[in-house]
Amino acid sequence: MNTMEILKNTVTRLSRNYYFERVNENYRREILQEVEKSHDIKLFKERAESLLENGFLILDEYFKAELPAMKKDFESILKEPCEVGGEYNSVLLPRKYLSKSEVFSRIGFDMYCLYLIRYYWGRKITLAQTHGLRIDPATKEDAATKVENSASIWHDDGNGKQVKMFVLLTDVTENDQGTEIIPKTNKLYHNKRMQSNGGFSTLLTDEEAAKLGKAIQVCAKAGSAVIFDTNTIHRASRKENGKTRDAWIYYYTSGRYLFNLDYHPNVRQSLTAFQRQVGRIS
Ligand SMILES: O=C(O)CCC(=O)C(=O)O
Ligand SMILES: [Fe+2]
Repeated sequence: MNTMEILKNTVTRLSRNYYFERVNENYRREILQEVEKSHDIKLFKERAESLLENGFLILDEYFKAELPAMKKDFESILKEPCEVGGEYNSVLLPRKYLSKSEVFSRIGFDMYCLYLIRYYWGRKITLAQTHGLRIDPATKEDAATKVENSASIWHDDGNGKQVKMFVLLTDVTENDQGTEIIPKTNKLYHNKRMQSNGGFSTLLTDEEAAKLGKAIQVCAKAGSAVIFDTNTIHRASRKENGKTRDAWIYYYTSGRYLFNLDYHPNVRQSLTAFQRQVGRIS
């Protein structure tokens, strides 16, 4: 082996180790002890197992009570300057608006969801990034050309230990804009692949993805939380005729890919020491 090959192998091995550097069982036991005090422990374990098994979990209408407040804030943030268009027919509501919304700030610290995500990784987590996202139906042109954009091509996010939580503000059925996932692919390790231009890619062709299993569209009612490991192969699925999907999205990592976040003052004030650590508030 030449030096380059040795170096490449070492990097691959180290990143593999990083990925598999997982699960502190004591940490998991502590979480179960905490959960038991205030929640149905059997249901929690079932949900945690399902997340571990499939790479995603739907908490049906978990934030239903918050829907009116969420919709109100979403609409008022949409009136502010947002990133329209982007990669596809969408509007991105940037993270800076989190501090304007009490409800979206609060939901990022929901203890039950944090328990599930911490249990999943078996280690400490941090809120790393957040934003809103409206995906509108594909235009005829988009559908015809199948727009070249990374989110609608099969991929994993390539960010190591990262879990996203989508809080849906609209009902998502199979016919609507949504996320397609290939269940159980969270267990595979996807090497970032070197591209001819020297960059790295985590994109898969349709043929490669088809070999990994049958894809499903994540369907859920407005107010549901969808928690998923972004190592699970997925893509944004866009349809000409389906309904628009609105969501607020939270990214949790074990301390990587961190963006500056600020929270609504009422929420900031009311957080526990533990939640402040998750929110990186000193
Ligand atoms: O918006 C979606 O449905 C999925 C986009 C995506 O790939 C992601 O959030 O990682
Ligand atoms: Fe993604």
